[in-house]
Amino acid sequence: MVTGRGRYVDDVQLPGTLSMVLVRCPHAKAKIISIDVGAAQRAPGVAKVITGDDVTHLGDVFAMRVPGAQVPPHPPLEREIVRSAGTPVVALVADSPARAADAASLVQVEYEPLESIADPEAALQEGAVRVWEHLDSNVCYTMKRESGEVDQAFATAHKVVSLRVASPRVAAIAMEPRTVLAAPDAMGRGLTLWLATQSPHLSRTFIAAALRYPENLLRVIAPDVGGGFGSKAGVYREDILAAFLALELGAPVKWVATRNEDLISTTQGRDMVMDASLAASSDGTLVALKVHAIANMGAYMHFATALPPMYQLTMVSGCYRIPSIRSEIVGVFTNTTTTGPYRGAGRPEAVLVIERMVDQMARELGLDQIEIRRKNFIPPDQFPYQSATGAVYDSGDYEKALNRALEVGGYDELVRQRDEARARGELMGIGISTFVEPSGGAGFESGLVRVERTGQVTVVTGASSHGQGHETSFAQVAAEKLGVPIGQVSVVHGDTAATPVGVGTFGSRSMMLGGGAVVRAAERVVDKAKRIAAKLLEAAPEDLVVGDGGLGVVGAPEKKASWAQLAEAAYTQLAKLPEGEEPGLEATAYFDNKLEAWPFGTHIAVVRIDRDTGQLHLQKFVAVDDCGTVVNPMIVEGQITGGIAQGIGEALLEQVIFDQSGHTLTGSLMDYAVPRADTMPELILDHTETPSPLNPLGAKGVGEAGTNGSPPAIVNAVADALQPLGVKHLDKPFTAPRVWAAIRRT
Ligand code: MCN
Repeated sequence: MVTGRGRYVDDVQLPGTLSMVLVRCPHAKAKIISIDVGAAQRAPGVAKVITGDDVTHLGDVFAMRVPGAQVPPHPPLEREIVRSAGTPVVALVADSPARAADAASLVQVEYEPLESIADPEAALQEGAVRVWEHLDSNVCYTMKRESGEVDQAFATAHKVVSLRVASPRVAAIAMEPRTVLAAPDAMGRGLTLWLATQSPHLSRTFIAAALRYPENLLRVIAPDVGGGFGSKAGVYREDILAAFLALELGAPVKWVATRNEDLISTTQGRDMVMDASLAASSDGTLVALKVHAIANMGAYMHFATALPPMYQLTMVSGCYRIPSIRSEIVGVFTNTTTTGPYRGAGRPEAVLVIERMVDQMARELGLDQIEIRRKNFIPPDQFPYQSATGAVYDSGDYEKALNRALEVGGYDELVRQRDEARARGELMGIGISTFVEPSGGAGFESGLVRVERTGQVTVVTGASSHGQGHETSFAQVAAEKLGVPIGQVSVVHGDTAATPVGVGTFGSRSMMLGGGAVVRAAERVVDKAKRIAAKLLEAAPEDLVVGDGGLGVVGAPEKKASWAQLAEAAYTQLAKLPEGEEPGLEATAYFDNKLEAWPFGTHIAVVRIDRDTGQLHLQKFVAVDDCGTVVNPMIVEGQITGGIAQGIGEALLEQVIFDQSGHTLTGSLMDYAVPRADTMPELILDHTETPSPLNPLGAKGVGEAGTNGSPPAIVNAVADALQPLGVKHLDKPFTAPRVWAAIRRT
């Protein structure tokens, strides 16, 4: 990948491929009065032009349903009223991308712009204009968790602190924009889709359902995928349209999003405002928490639009024992781009709110920000621990990670530096975030381990790497179980025709569930191999152990059978098999967890702020993470580093901005700022290891930890830096104008 030899969907070149271009509505809300596609149809190279009227028989984009949620229609093309800018109304295919784009510019659509609304709080007001007229309000769903004596605890508490904390909207800027290539099979049976997706198996199910097409005739291949960060987990209108047009025309159809299309039509993340109150006794013991969150859903429901607020709801108490909690969310429709999971998916919002509250409580009680955390951490001997919101944490040792971070970060020296800087009138702040997050949910994952005839090993997983390096870490898991060099193992993933039914890669689930399945499958292969080796070596199966490229007899190192010899018996010399043993040397396993595993960590950020310009300089960043047993240290470090880079982007630079009506002002990378190499400070990374009891590897997820832990550390650091000026709280992103304005207001 680093040498540029990755193969993305757009690198797949099939003869006769047609290019699809979409005509998108420029208004945040508008009625379609008329569509004239005549000139476009007559344009050179055009093969077909369709409007919403041509696809009324197709199903909607799939959206996960949560109890009580209002799920409005989400057809491939809108035909009456469009509810967010960028929604497609016409799809057109031509024999080249340029001719398709030229023809699309000839399509005439007459709209009647309608009143629209972008602000979720305004959308909740009595009499607010409706995003969906047929629904009784703009509320998509509400949810509440309550336990303990919340009101009484607040009434009698020594101290109550309250804050309004916002987590503004950000976009997943995957290196590879969304792309699809749909091709009918040459022999006339079936359809293959090359799709930049995180979940080929889910995509196959959802697209087949929308097309009313047999699932077993649809094959979805995710070749190398240039990132997804949650936004490529479900399917989109364009995927369904390309598949439909390929079947209609009997020719391959390709669509590649432009960066602008990605920025207006790919699901975006965060966009929550949380009103929180925390109650404590005089010694800093936390007694009750209330959080009311408003989550902006955008206009349409996507695969997992409903999910992030639900995560936020259940994990608001973080690493702390808080006996009484009321946690509420309201998901609101607005005329904006649809939201959904973005690396963390509700976890960063929850971490942000609780970590801000705990810091603020320490400040207002005059306590040390480290001590208040230590005092309230769930102690290691209380796991599994059920929080007041019903979440069950599997294992943890939060103080250990905190102590390690203080040590490797040189915390005492940092405090000395900050106090000296402060005495000189400079703005310097240290922020701590001690966080915990769920990982490994959403059902099962599949794994297959096959010893080939030559003794080489193939691992097949239903998970789908799109930057996580499963090719390395899953090979490592199998290599260890079978006692072979990692170079002897190859990993197959991302192809529904080549893998057992799987789910996909999101929610930091792959190592726990996919890795768990690979372990189980490898164990089954070893069990069978032991029976075969027992006959070959005239030993008892119980006396055989894995090692050195095959199986050997304990205490008799010369008596061993290599995997190649075992495979020979399993595939060619069948007479060597024990009586009644089936040929073949492979096994498939499906692994699931009823519960999620909870990785955790401590991140520390050190910031300096220029008083005159508001410019923030991130001086140092320390991250100690605990993802249970670390399988591959280099990959884990890479995941943490990438996550922190995104967290830093979110804290310092990134924000999707809409005007009042819902037009995006950040439709290109000229307007939407992403972190670059020179945004990154030196990172000091370390880890502790607290295994999870939930899977055979003891692993917890790591893919989202960097993004969850880092923004709150920076937000707390900014609050610390601005504290001498009397600024209680400032929301991210900390662009110079925003920080400067806050300084000027004091
Ligand atoms: N790993 C390990 N030891 C552990 C845990 C994980 O060695 N204890 C390894 C795994 O084997 C895998 C990697 O770390 O190679 C990440 O594993 P895991 O935490 O299970 O997460 P997933 O593989 O399920 O990846 C999903 C996660 C999410 S939710 C987002 S969003 C995200 C992320 O991963 N998007 C990414 N990392 C990304 N990295 C890249 N390059 N691109 C994205 O889009």
